[in-house]
Parts: sequence; C-alpha cells; structure tokens
Amino acid sequence: MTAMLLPLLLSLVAPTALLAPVGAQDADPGYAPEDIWSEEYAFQIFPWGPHGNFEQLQFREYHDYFSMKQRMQTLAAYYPDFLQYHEGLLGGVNARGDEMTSEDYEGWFYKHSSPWMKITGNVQGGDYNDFNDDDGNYADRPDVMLVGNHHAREWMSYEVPMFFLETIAYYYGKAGIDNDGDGLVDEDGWDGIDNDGDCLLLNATNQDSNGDGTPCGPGDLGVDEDFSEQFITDLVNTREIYLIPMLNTDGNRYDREEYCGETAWENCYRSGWRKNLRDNTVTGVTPIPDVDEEVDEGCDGVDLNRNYQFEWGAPLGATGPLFPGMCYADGANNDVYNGPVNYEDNDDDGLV
Ligand SMILES: [Ca+2]
Ligand SMILES: [Ca+2]
Ligand SMILES: [Ca+2]
Ligand SMILES: [Ca+2]
Repeated sequence: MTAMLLPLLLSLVAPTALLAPVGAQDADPGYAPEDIWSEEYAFQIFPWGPHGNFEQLQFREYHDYFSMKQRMQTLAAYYPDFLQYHEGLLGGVNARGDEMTSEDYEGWFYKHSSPWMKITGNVQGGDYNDFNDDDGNYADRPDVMLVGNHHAREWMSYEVPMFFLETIAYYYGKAGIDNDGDGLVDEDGWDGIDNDGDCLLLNATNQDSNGDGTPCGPGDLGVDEDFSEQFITDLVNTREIYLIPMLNTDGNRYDREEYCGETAWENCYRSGWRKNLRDNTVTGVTPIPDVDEEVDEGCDGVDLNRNYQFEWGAPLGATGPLFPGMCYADGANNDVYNGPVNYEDNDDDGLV
C-alpha cells in the first residue's frame, strides 16, 4: 500500500516529514525501491513477452544472431502497423551509380545480411523504395538510422537497439501508463532528471543504482521512470527509423561460435573478435593465396567503423593502419585494419 499512498503523501505532507519514513531505524534513512514502486519497476521486470526465451526477453541473457532475428520477425508480425522487418537490401543502382545485388550485402563467411527494421507510423503506407524493398517512405518524415555491433565482440551494442525496439513495440499507441506503479502517470519523462523527486526518497545506497557515482542521475532507478507513451507514439509517427541492431553478423557469429564462445567474458583471453570476416588473402592486398575457405585469424577482417569513406584514414591514416594482419599462421592480426578506400561497399557490410 505504501506505493499507492505515497503520491498522496507527497502532495499533502510537508517536505521535512518525507525524510523520516516509517520503519527506518538505521543511520541510512530512506525507502527501499520496492517500498515506493511496483515490484516490476523496482526489480526491472519488463512488460513485454511472454512467449519466447524469458531470459533474453528480459535482457538477462544475450541474444545471438538467430534469436535476435527471430524476435525481430515476431515483433513485426505482432505490430504490422508500425514495424516492417527486412532480411537485408534488395539492391539495384545505388546513390553512387554502382549496380548492387542482395548478395553484395551478405557477410563474407556466413552469408547473412544484416537484418533491419523499418519503424514508422503506417509503415505499410507511403511510398515504396525498390532498393531497400521497404514501404513507409514519407517525404515529410526525417530518416533516422540506428546501427549496433560494428565490433563483433561488443555484444551489448546490439542489445541496446533491441531494447529500444522492445520499448517502442510495447508502448507505441498506448494511452498513458503508470510505468512505475506509484499512482501517477507520465510524471517523470526522458530527460535524465528526477523530475518528481522520488529517487531522493530512497536510502542513500539505492540512489546510485547503476553505480556510476552519480546519485539520482541518468540511468538510476527513479529517474525517467514514467515516460510519456504519447511521446513514443509521436516520435515514431513523425520519423522513419531504420534500426540495424547487428551490422557485423559475420564477426559476431565467429566471435561467439569459434573465437571465444558463449561465455566469452569469462574465458576469452584474447578479448574477442573485433572485425568482420572480409577475406583479405584474395583481395590483392597481400600476395598470399587463401589455400582454404577458412577464416585466417592473422589476416582477415576489416574494422567496420574505420571503413566509412567519410574521412577515411584521415589524418594521414591515423584512424586505421593500411594493412591487415601478418597473413601467416599465428601471425599477429591487425585489429583495426580500415580496409581499402574506393568509395564502394568494399567490405560487404552494406554501408559505404
Ligand atoms: Ca508513475
Ligand atoms: Ca507513462
Ligand atoms: Ca547513478
Ligand atoms: Ca523520478
């Protein structure tokens, strides 16, 4: 009942009274999260699901390429009004005049495209784009592209876009929801500030729940805990969002299936595979032929965030060395090889 009564107390009781919660007897007066908010909010149990892998849906376990893709397809099937799933790109003549096919956008080794989601209001309306094979193109809606997992080993970087996707999928079009269960609706929106002051009611040890050293700052329990669902709906309706959670499908599969394994953070002394799996032995960069079709760990791969053609290698190659690894057995790999520059999609990641 505390959670239901608190809003009333906040409006009726003098501020000093709030500093002495019932039952506090130690030197750290204040509430525990579950005293103020719903159990779901206090323990960060997300409302989406319930079908599928619970641990992954609750972001307590990493997706892999396959489960990520399956979840994207499931969400698109549930919410066809504003989500449209795509396996990759159809191809055609790109903006630079090059003829591209859908295979050009597949990874070198595992041959996956990068799955992506088109997100906008009435996504099946608007114009059709025959290069992307997507609907929902509206001249008056700005495009926003969100890309995760340039670096194969940075698994969290595709979970963040997946969390974004789950949030939008669940809350889009819903009326105001009391997200934290305190009886108030939309009282603390997304601005990194504890607008209603409830975080400050926690005991001191709970005020920095994300452990970044800043109490009641961005990311802490009680900060931005009751955003506006209408804000999400408006945001989606006025933009075309292109969400690519896992750009580096090749590298990520290799990292978790071959290079490090599923428990990489516990036992991968090499710190993980970073690049994609571009075959550097058959590109003319090195004279050494690729005698097999396997990944050559001392040679292959391009560091995707160093391969953008904008300011490639600038200044003087400082953003990335010009050569891949040693390209012989057990030779050192160059983890930050930036790949060639020729203003084409020379690393097959779908981005130029
Ligand atoms: Ca609330
Ligand atoms: Ca809300
Ligand atoms: Ca904090
Ligand atoms: Ca708050």
